[in-house]
Amino acid sequence: MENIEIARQLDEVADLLEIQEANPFRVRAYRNAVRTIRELAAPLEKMVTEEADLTALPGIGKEMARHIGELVTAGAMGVLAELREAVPATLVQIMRVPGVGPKSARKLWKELGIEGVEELKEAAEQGRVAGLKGFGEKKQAQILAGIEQWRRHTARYRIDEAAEFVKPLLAHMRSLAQAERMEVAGSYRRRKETVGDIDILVLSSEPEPVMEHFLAFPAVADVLAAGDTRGSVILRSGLQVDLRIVPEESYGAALVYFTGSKEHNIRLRQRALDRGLSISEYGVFELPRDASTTAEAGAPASGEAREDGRWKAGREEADVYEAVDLPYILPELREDRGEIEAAEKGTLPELVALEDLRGDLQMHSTWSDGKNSVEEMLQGCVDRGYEYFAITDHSKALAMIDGLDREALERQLEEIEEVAARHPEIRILRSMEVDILADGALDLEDEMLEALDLVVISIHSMFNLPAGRQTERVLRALQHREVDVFAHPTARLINRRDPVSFDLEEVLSCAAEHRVAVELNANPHRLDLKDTHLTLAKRLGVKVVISTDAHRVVDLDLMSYGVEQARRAWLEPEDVLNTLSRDDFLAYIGLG
Ligand code: DGT
Ligand code: CA
Ligand code: CA
Ligand code: ZN
Repeated sequence: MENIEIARQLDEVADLLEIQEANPFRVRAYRNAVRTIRELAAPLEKMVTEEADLTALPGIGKEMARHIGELVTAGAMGVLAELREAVPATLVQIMRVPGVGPKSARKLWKELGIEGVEELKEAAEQGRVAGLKGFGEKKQAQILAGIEQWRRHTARYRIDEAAEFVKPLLAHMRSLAQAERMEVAGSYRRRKETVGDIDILVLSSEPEPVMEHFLAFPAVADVLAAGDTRGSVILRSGLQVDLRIVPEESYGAALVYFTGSKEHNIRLRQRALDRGLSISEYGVFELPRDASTTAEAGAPASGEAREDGRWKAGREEADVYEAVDLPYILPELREDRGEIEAAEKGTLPELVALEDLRGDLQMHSTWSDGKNSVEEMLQGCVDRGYEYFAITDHSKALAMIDGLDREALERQLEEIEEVAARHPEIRILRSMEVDILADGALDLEDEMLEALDLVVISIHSMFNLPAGRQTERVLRALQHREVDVFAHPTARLINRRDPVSFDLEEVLSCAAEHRVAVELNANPHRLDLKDTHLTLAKRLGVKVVISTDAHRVVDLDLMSYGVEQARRAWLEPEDVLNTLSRDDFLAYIGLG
């Protein structure tokens, strides 16, 4: 069991305790443990197996250590199971609505019988919430606005959040022999930055036990539908999962269908019709000669595809593409953004892959808000096979999180020099994440900027400037001759903070002219620039660097999230600067 899952379960305990009005000290003990575990680099599971003393960790007492031990060894915690019995699972979601804390959630539940967000909305619209003691009209209006906001921001799950819930479900399904093949399809497979729900496809000749096993997954909170071959559930996290079970001859066709996107599928179906064929989730079929030419006509709507004499293909995805005279198209490209045309012409891109990356160009150390030392970060980069990396601690404008002033930077550079001398196997770039100040000036003296190997700049303040002024601010910063990389350019946080507004085309053109690269920040909370913006950057001749912005060694593994978005943007290795070898990269930034 991964640390993140352990933290999530302890957090749920804290939520449920709060709803039950438990002793605040007890609640705080859980929250403290969650914070510690989220920041912990070592896997707890291993610590437990090796009988390490968990109470040596900050915020973890005897009792908590026992809960964690139980969770790791038995796969579940008694305390959570009991709380879940006592409190409806959906109540935790109510607490996430802005303006509704645990106390309100409890009151709404106990006095109005409200257990979910949908019911809360209904009650508020009918004016029943205002009548509760301590609520009133104003709070009721606040709650309605809060629900709107909650919907906008949490209706879709970040890809990493979804992964956290999907992985245990897949492990659960894989333990079943009757599930012969399995794949997560939908937007999750296309690696979209957020997903609405999860679509799972299973190949099996025995659907019944597969469906039973799916419904028995411990995190299922609610069953929406459960037929012979299709099921749909809501997990405790609120995430919906749709399951489809298909026979062998339809697996490839169903995988194409449920991977989507819808727009991509429509194009494929049209191509099929042009060839006297029809594509459905069951397979590729010969159209009867007199069939009408609408996309829906002609395909049998049953699961017994093979028994239909007109079945032509459907076992593998590639067979489906071949049937319409196309090479296989990777899931990341299936958005109808030109991939069908490129496939037809044989000009599909050779997408950048994780193995192509030779370095990571944004990370923090204990000199600012990172959790690991320069040398520990170095070891992490060596372990990942990199040839170079940059330490980019914050500049002094971020005093709150220990941004470095000139003097601190000088001391940090001394330490880097010492560490570098011990480690010739990798090149440390002396760098800094320098703040772009309100007027577009940089938060470091020119003399120091010149002394650095790589200057990374970014916005951490004044997010709400009107577009005109924001554009001017950024253009001024990009024109500074020492600047190499513009990091997380739009400063968005997925589901939490909107991107800043500026004229993207003007900014990218300026970056191209001044040979500044733009960052694809790989942290799944950011993914900034996003896929479509990266495609524009490529078109305008701007190089991209993919960096993790790691604040601890394990964050270096976030690189794969960045690579996925780069692939969705059609980027190839030559578009990404940190695929260059050490010598070529150093030459590129003028350190040849
Ligand atoms: P999401 O869940 O909103 O992040 O996005 P998707 O792409 O996973 O969409 P979802 O879950 O509604 O459906 C999964 C796939 O099933 C979708 O990508 C394509 C296919 N699909 C769903 N509805 C339709 C439809 O009405 N027509 C066609 N051609 N395909 C559909
Ligand atoms: Ca989906
Ligand atoms: Ca779905
Ligand atoms: Zn930053």
